[in-house]
Amino acid sequence: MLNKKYKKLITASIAAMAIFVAGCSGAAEGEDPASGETSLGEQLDYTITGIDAGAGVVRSAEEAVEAYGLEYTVQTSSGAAMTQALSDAIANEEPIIVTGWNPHWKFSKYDLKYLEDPKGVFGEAENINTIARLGLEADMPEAYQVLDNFYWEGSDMEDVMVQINEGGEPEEVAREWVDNNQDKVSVWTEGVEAVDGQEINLAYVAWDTEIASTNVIGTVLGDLGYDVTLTQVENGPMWEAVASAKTDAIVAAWLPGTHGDHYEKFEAEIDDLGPNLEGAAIGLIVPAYMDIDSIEDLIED
Ligand code: PBE
Repeated sequence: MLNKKYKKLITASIAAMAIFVAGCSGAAEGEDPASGETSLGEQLDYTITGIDAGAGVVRSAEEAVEAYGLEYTVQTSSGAAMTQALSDAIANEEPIIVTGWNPHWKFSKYDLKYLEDPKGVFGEAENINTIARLGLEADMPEAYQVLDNFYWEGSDMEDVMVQINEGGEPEEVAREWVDNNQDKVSVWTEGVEAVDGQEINLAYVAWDTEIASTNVIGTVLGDLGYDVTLTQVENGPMWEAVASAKTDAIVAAWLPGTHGDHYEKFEAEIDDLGPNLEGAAIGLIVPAYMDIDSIEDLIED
C-alpha cells in the first residue's frame, strides 16, 4: 500500500498535469476552449466536400451555407473525387461532409446519413425526368416512344451503379442489366418498331446516377437499331444542348429543385417527357459515426 504522503504527491501531480493539459488545449489554435477538443469545423477545415461546380447540389449547398450562416466553404471537384474523399475519410474514421444524393451506391457500401435540413434548402423528394429536344417526336418517333416509356425504380438504378462502382465498364454493366431485365425493358419498347441505324445522341453529366441511366437507355435504343452516341458534358451545357437541339435527349433532369433554374430558363425550348425515376433526393451527407444530425449542428457561436 502507498503511504499517505505518496498518495498526496501523486494526486497533486495528476492535478497539476490536468491543469497543464487544460491550459495548453485552451491556448492551442483550432481547439474549442469550452470542451478542450478540436471543434468539428476546425477538424474539417470548414470544408464541405462538393462535386462539379455546375451541379445543383453544389449550388444548394452554397445556399445552405448562406441560409444557416455557416463558416464553411463548399469545395468543388467532381463526383469521383467526392466519393474518393468519402472513402478515405471512412477508412480513417475521420469526419467529412459531402454534397450527396440518392439513388447512389455509396449507401450500400457505407453507413451514411443525410443531415436534417430544417430550413428545407435542399427541397423535398425529387424526380429525374427525361427531356427531349423539340422535334424529336416527329423526327424519331420510335426513340421518342422508348424515351417516353423509360421508367425504373431507384433500386434498379442502384443495381447498375453498384456494378459500375465495383469496376464494371458502364457500357458492359448496362448491357448485362438490359439482358437480365427484359421484363422491364420490354415494357419500354412495347409496340415500338425497330429502326435502321438512325443516329441519336444523348447528353449526360458524369454523375454516377446519370452514367448508369444514360448507358442503360442508350443500350436499349441501340438494340432497337439506333446508332447511339453518348456525349459527356457539364450540367449547364447539357441543358443548353437539349434546348438548342444539339443533343436529342437527356434522362438527367433533377426536378423540381436541383435543376429547377435550368428548367425554367429553357422550358419553352424543350419537351418534358416526365419522370423516369421518382423518390430521388439531394443533401449534405456524413458518415453515421459522426456525432451530428442536422445542418444546424454546424452553426458555431
Ligand atoms: N446530382 C446528381 C446532380 C443531379 C444528379 C445530384 C449530383 C446535381 O446536383 O445537379
